[in-house]
Amino acid sequence: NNHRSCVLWFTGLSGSGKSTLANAIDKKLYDLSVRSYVLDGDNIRQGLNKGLGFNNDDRKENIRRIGEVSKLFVDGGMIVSTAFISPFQEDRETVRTMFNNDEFIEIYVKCPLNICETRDPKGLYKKARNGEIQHFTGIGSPYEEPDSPELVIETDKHSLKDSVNLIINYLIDCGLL
Ligand code: GGZ
Repeated sequence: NNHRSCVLWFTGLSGSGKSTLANAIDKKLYDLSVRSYVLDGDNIRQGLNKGLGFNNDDRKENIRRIGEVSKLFVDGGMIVSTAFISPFQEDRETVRTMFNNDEFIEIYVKCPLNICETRDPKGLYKKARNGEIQHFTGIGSPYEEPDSPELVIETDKHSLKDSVNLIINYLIDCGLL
C-alpha cells in the first residue's frame, strides 16, 4: 500500500478522547492495510518514561522523548498516533521542528473542561478536586490550546465515526494516504 509516513499528534485535556480517537484511527488504518502504531500512556509512561511525573520539567521531557520515538516510527515508514495531553505549546512546537512540514499533524482534541470532568473515566478529576492529585491539567496545571493545529476535533459535538472520517479525509487530501 502506498502511503507516506507521518505523526498524528493528538493533544487535549484528560478525558477529551485522545486515546479513543487514536485507537479508532489505528483500526481504520489497519483495515486500509496501512502500518500504524499508537503511543500512549500505557506503553510509554509505564515503560520508557517510567519515573517521569507531572511537574512541568517532567512533562517537557515526556513530550521530548515521545517526539524522538515518533521520529523513529516515521523513519520506519509508519503512521504513528500519539495520545498525550502535551499541554505546552512550546514543547509541541519543538517536536514539530523535528519533522518535515507535512509529516507533523497536530490534532487538537477539543472538549470543554466541565464535560471532561463529567466523563471522568478514571475518577482523576474528582481526586484533583479533592486535592488527592496536585497539578492536574485543567485544575492545578495549565493546558495551552494549540495556536494553529492542522485539525480540531470537538468530541462533544462530533461522533467518533465522523471524527475518524474527518482525519482520514484530511490524510487523503494531503496525499498522505
Ligand atoms: C494530568 C495526569 C496527572 C496530572 C496522572 N495531570 O486520563 P488519563 O490519566 O489516562 O490521562 C492522564 C495522563 C496524562 O499523561 P500524559 O503523558 O498524557 O501527560 S503530559 O502530556 O502532560 O505529560 C491522566 C494521568 O496521566 N495523570 N496525573 N497531574 N494527567
